[in-house]
Amino acid sequence: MFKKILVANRGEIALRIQRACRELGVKAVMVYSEADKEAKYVKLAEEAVCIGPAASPLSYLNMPAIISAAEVTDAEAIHPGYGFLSENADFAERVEKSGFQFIGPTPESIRIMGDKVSAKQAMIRAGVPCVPGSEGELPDDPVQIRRIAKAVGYPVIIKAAGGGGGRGMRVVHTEAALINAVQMTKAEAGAAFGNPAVYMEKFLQNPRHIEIQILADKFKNAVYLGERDCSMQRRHQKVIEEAPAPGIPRKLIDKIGERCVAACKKIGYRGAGTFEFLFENGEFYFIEMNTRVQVEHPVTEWVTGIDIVKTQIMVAAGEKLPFTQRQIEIRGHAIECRINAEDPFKFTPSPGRVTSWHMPGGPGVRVDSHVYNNYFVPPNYDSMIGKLIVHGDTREQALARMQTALNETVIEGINTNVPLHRELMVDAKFMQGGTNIHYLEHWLSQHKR
Ligand code: MV4
Repeated sequence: MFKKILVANRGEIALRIQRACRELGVKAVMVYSEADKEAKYVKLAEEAVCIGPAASPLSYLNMPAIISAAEVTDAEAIHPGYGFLSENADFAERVEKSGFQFIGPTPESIRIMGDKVSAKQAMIRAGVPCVPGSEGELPDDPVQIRRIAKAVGYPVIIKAAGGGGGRGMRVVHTEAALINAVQMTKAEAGAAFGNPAVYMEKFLQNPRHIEIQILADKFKNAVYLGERDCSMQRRHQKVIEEAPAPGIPRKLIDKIGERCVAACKKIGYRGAGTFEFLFENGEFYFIEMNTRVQVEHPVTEWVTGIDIVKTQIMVAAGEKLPFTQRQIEIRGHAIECRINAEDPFKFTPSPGRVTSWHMPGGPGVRVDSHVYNNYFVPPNYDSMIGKLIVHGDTREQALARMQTALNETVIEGINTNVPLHRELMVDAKFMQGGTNIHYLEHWLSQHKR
């Protein structure tokens, strides 16, 4: 095991990784920007290094500053968390060229999955079901593009190879609109991602977003830790996640999970990873793979009893996965509410001083947050300031625990989306389970205030 690692992130995930390090007996070096010197994990750290000003490009995205911090503190490995440099293949490569272990997959894996065309081709080859569409990148010839769209069937969606997470996509309903839409998407993709390549898929109208968590070691052992339902989202930002996904038969999950594991072994994947699927009419369609730990990993941790962050560090250190697929069971139900510093219904950011912070507790309640009483939420970063996670023997018990936990929560001095969560936890359709990716935005449009 490593003696010391560097945590190249901020906020709740920095604290989460620090906690995993303490359990493993690994020293954690924290890095922070000038805006984060009061953060809880910095105060709790044995070692912390300021890597630059508040603006992310000068600190959390500053590769030389982060690698220098690892050098001066004698860290052996770098954990990138999520966001920032976590899925940057060039960063992973520079970390390894500088003699550190990158806690994540190889730069090659990150690169393949970062290009959505090559990711999809890798999955097709590995036997993972994908959304029907173009075979790879779209050609330039309008005649061929129209032929592909006709074969796929309208509506279709044009997606940028360099996109992902909802960036660089366009839905096309008619042949008349097709060629212009392809050209527009290519131009935007070239400007935004430096790669004009686009591909085409059948547009699924009312899918759910279901993702499969996997873990793999350096010896081609891989397991899946079940699924998460992340359909409750607004503008591609997840708001509530849960595990397991309501109403999807376990044997369907096992079938797709086994495909994901086979794909991991085939491509030599290592570390934690998430296969994102659209789920419609009982079928899974792969869309993207995330090569990092995700915000919503706690719901999977709770239903499996596996510490995903600890396991990430162990496999990066060259240890074998400490469990087999047969030992992994799904127990009960977990729900996560992301707590954002924002207006609960207008969604305008609400940074500032937290004058009062009282988090809930009791059986089946977990809070992952770096915030404390009198903490100042800086305006420079993402609005997510923490996560409230509950577990119950059943989904009904988890919902009841989340309702109570949200009602116990008191956050003053800034606006948060806790009032939104309180309403959603008693919404009849959400309580029923199985809402699709459009449900929350539709609900918000009907609950204007
Ligand atoms: C789609 C789709 C419908 N059909 N692909 C959006 C984010 C990116 N990961 C893929 N996305 C979508 N791809 C096909 N063929 C609908 C979406 C989509 C979506 C997906 C997951 C979660 C939320 C979403 C919100 C809008 C659109």
